Amino acid sequence: MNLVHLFDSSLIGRRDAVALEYRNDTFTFGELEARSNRLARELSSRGLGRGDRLCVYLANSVEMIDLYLACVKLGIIFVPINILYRDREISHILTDADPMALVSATEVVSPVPVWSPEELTTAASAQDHARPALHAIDGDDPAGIIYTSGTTGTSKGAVLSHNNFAANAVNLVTCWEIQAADRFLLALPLFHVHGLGNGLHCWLMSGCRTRLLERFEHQTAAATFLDFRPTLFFGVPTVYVRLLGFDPAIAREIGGFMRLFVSGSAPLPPQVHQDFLALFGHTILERYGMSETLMNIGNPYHGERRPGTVGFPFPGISARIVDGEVQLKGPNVFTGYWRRPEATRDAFIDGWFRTGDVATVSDDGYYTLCGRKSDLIISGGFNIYPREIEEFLQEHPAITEAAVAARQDKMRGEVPVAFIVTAEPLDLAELEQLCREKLASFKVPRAFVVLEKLPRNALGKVQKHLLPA
Ligand code: MLC
Repeated sequence: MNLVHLFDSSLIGRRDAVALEYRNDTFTFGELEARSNRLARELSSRGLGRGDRLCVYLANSVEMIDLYLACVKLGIIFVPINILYRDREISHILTDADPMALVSATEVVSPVPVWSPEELTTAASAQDHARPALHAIDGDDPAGIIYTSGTTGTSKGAVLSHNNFAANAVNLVTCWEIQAADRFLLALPLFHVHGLGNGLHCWLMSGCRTRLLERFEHQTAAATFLDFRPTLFFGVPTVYVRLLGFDPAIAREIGGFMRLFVSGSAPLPPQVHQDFLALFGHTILERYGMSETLMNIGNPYHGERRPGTVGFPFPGISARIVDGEVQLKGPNVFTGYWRRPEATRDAFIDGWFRTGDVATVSDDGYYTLCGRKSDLIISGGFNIYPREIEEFLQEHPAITEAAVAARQDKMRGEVPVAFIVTAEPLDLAELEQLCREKLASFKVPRAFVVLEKLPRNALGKVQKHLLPA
């Protein structure tokens, strides 16, 4: 099965219905179908086909959707790159994914051809709008590679198949009762599985009307809700903390037309849950997922959405807790990391995927996440592996040792803080500036603390829990 078959009830069945609002333009499903057919033909004429990778470094836009659909139709593996990434982070993905080309609206140092979205769209407009023959794509064919920060310092590509995405979308559309009559406000980045695997797929499967934002902006969020009047919204906890800043009368009005608010990508503090209910009159549905598995566990649509918990496993998904760690099996679970057999082997035990997340389960089946086996930091819903920042800091000639740890933050959940040992005096403002140039903004440490030495155990391992609070 090709994922497109799942979208055909919208792309073909609802061809005249409005599918998308983006900036001042609207597109019907039929228009999206035609645009992506033309683009698929253009990509095909440039030599791309089943199994090739195409890297995409774009902010949310209709061109990004065209590209995704064109890739899915041809069996090209879509490899989105976080738009906040800088050259060093982009370069790693370009080397690792080994793509045929990169699509980017900005200048990027790249070992492969770089195509601008405008140029591609112009070239595609000369192509036929009829759907190209869909190759006999197997459901196990990769549809996308999503880079997740790795414990080794460089990120690994999680390979997600057509079946993985399909299983996820079928579950969410069914369990959350998403229908063509819904109005979906999509403000999450399409380069991550929350925006892509949940947002885009649920929209295209259900045939609802979506307003896509280039990004979530808290300054204009209230006006956008009132103007579009959505029924469905997905956010990360940072977004919900921002929504708590809405005027109470506006929040009530929004609560009146909204049907479902979903939160994920980081733990939602129970206090935010309660304050949100008081302000908007809605109980947020919290769910749990990962790039490697898409959605695993969620609170029920009907029934008790219990604050502080992530609910029960979705249909078809088996979960167990071994030595505290959540392990999973199901049609949503990826097949492995791109070209990393060893990392893939380590990620599974007897066919169960090891999430690295620590949880408990109540007698009535609700899972509660209570920590992680790794020192992963989640800031505003973006994953940060301290090791990557530590390695970057240690490249600095004046820094002899570096340790990065999470500190709590009301808005972002967690933020990274750097502890460094220096060989010579160092201008910390310059160091921060250097980080800003070379690292994605969310990875830039919020503070730099110079220490005489790092706390280490007898084996020389840094004891992060002993770093200054
Ligand atoms: C954030 N920034 C962006 C941006 N998002 N810049 C450009 N484009 C974007 N899309 C930068 C800002 O420039 C700023 O940088 C900093 O982030 C904070 O910006 P802000 O305006 O103060 O935003 P804020 O209101 O705090 O909201 C941040 C946010 C962002 C919620 C919009 O954190 C975000 O988009 N999070 C979503 C992450 C996500 O989709 N995760 C899903 C992973 S999948 P500076 O330099 O000022 O700091 C996954 C699996 C699962 O985990 O289960 O879902």
